[in-house]
Amino acid sequence: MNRFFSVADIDDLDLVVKEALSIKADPYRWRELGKNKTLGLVFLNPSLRTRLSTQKAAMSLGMDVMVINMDKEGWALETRDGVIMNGTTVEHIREAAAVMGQYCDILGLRSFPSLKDKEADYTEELFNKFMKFCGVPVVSLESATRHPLQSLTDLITIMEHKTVAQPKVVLAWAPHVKALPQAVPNSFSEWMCAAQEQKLVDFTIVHPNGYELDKGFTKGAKIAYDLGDALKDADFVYVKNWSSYEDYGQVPSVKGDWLMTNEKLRMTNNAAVMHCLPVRRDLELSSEILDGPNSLVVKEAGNRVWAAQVVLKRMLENLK
Ligand code: SN0
Repeated sequence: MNRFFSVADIDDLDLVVKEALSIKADPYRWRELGKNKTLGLVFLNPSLRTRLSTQKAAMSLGMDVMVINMDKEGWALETRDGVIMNGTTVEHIREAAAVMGQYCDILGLRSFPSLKDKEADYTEELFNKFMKFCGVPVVSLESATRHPLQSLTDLITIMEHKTVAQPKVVLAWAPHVKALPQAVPNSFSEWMCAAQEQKLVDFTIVHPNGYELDKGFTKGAKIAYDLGDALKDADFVYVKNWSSYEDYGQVPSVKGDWLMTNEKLRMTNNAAVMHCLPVRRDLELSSEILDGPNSLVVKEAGNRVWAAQVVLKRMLENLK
C-alpha cells in the first residue's frame, strides 16, 4: 500500500480487520519492520486521538516519529498555483511537501475542509497536491471529505463487538453549535456501504431534511428522515453532526429532537453507541449514554491504534 486515503485503497475489508485484530493481540511483534524508518505527522488542524494513536502505532512498529503542527508552528502555506506570494503566505506547498518528503519515509496529513469552497474541498485539492509533491507514501489523518483511519477503526470495532452476522448499523445525525465537516459521516458511509456489499453489515443513514450527504459516499445505504423509525432494531448507532452538503457548509434549521438519549435507545436492539470524538456532552450525545453501559466510544478510540498500525505495517512492507 502506498497511500491510505479512502476505502478504495483497501481491497480486502474482512482481511484488514483480521490483520488489525491480530496486531491488537500481539502489538510488538513487528518491532523490526519500522527500524530506521521515519514517519512525519503534519497537522493543519487540532488532533488528540489521531496524533497519539498514530504515533503509538508507529513506535510499536519500531519507527521514529516527528510531528509538526503546521497551523501553529509552520510557515503560512500557499496552496494555490500561479499567484505572486506578496501577501501573508510564506511558503508554497510545492516546496514544503517536497522537503518533508526528504526527511520522512511515510507522511501523514490532516487538512480539514474550508466549508466555503465546495469545489476545492470535494476535489481534495490540497491533499492531492501534498501527495503529489512529497514523493513518499501518505496516510490521511482526515482530509476535506474523508477520515479513513477513523472509518477503519469503526469497522474493526463493529466486527469485534457484533453478536449477529449482519448487524444493523445506523448513522444518526446529531445537533451541534458549529458547522462541522462531512468528512467523518462521508467516510463512515463509504466504508459501511462497502461492508454492506460483503454482507458484513446492514446500513441506514438518518438525518433531517437538508443534510443529505454527497451521493458518491452513500451508494446502497438506506436513507431515512425519521429518527425513531430508523433506530428500530439497530445494533449499532453511530452519532455524528455534520453541516449541509447541498447548501454547502450551512446549517439549515432542524425540527424535532435529535439528541441521542437512553429513551431513544429503547427503540433499538440495545444498541452499542459510537462516536468518533471529540463529543459535546448533552448537545450531540447525552451524558447518560456516554457514562452508561451502551457506550463504545472509549473502546472505539482505543482501536484507533490498530487501524493506524495495520496501515503503517502494510506501507512499511511495501517500502522494503
Ligand atoms: C471534527 C469533525 O470533522 O467533525 C473532527 C472529528 C474527528 N470535529 C470537530 O471539529 C469538533 C469541533 C467542536 O467544536 O466540537
